[in-house]
Amino acid sequence: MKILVTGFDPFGGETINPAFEAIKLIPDTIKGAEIIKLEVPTVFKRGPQATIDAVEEYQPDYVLCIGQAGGRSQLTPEYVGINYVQARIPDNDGDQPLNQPLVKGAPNAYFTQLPVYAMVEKMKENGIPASVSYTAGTYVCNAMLYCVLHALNTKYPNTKGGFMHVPYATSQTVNQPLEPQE
Ligand code: PCA
Repeated sequence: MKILVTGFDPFGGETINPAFEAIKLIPDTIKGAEIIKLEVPTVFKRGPQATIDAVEEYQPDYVLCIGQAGGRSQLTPEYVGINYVQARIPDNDGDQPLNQPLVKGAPNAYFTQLPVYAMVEKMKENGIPASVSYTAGTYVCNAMLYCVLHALNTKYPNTKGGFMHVPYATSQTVNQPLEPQE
């Protein structure tokens, strides 16, 4: 079995992204499954495409994309990606698309293909706070989830995909106010 795991690069003034920091710690093989790790840019145009290109290249059985959701306190596998973008801040290429679909004429939403409830139960059994989330927001992470699921549903039926948000790493919160913004 082959599993592609992607993580975003730092954005919004941060010097690390906990998503890719965590991915670096994953072993290259887990119970016989080959783990392919990829850092992807926090960029609307290039980020999802980098993941889709890697799906084409490696033909993995599963793809799990990971990104930072700073204000969250748990690991949150996402249930749904929506065909909509409303960028709160410019991406790492300076693009800030507002109030538009990600893929014109495509379905409004795709549901994850990953067993998110089982993933949450497993994480909790291991003492890791986790919940299923029903919104990945309207920024690059939602774009990643939606565009990857669109590609898998239309072109790569043998790969199952989904997305998980992770909280800030402790080092990022040292100088944060008591209630981080997001
Ligand atoms: N988090 C952002 C984009 C990149 C990342 O790690 C988001 O939640 O959209």
